[in-house]
Amino acid sequence: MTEPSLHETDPEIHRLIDAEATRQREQIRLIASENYVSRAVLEATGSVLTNKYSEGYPGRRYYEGQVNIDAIERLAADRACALFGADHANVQPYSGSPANLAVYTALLEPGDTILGMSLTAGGHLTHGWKVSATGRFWNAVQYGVCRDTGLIDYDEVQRLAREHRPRIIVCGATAYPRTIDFPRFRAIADEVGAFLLADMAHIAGLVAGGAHPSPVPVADVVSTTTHKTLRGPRGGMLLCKEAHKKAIDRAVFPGLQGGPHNHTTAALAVALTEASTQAFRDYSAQIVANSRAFARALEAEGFGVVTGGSDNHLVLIDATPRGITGKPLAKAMARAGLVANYNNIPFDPRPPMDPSGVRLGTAAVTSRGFREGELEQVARWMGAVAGAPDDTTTLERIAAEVRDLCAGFPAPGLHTSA
Ligand code: DSN
Repeated sequence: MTEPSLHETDPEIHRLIDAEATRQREQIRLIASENYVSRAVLEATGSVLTNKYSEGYPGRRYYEGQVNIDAIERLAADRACALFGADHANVQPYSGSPANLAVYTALLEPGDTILGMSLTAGGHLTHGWKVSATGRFWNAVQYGVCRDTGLIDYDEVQRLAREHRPRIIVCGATAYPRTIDFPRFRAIADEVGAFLLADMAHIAGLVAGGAHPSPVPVADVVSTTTHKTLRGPRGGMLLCKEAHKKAIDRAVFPGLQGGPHNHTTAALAVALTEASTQAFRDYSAQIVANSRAFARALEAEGFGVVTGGSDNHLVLIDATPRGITGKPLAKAMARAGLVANYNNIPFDPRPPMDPSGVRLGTAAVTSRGFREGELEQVARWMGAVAGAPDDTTTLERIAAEVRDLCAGFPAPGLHTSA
């Protein structure tokens, strides 16, 4: 029996998937948390593993039929431990937010104090922001960055830690363009007897590739998503010291989740092997080189560059020196085929729905082979967009030039159509 293809079963969804592949092929994707996975990762993600339930852990499941799933999950966890030098890996979290929730569930009591980076300074919702469950179920205290440099204010972290005696300190960010000093956080945590959680979601690929210092040796637990710079499927992962292994595993299952997403686990195992190669180390180094060149070129176009540059995959700009705010710039950029997100900058006087800044990332474009010269061209296009955000002729001309450039840089995975 020949089964009908997606095209035949559901032409509407097939058409939308195809259109999205075209969009990803023809536009320059600058959203700092996005990437292109390989064909191999896509194949594992779209496999029959989606059919299987596997509550529990390898060798200790509640349903039978786990012979292949156990092997896959063990491979993923072993590869994660080997790549990052961790004692233990839990590869079941559905994504970064559930992973962080699992850490708090494992190590804290309700109402304990979390000291985390404020969302407006570049932290994440799950680092204790007030609208997140993490800011409601626990007592969240927030640190930020220095007003003059935009760098994490480690003195403030220490002062708040001494004052509030948090049970856990969270480091890691979603909009911070500089190296994070993990040993400094460890020292502060030790001084007040706190656990240290490092959320390396944004920089996991840079850590794997040696382009950013690793938090694994110093943090009690490291959380991460698997689909940003690490270039794996959408998912989450926890790495921890042996001492926390049982509590972390119990918090993920049965504490917060049911069955793991086995297709994601397999795809993660594939991505971890890819991230162990010299090619991936070269990729990570190029991400940083591209961000640095991009930051310099954006400054030359008259944008403000938060912290004055970048050490990672991310550049945060203040658009207002160009006479435009973040939202209209991001929207005009999208019309020109340059896709990013508007974002608050530290101490932003503007509201989150129309902030001063735009957050930019180089992970996805580096995956398709962009180097410094292409990022400098992107900065020039952004300068032109900022100067004519309502000029359809200019935006359409740039969109056509963007398509031409992209045609010379095929993106991983995109030869596959639905
Ligand atoms: N949504 C992710 C990001 O864009 O940084 C964080 O969860």
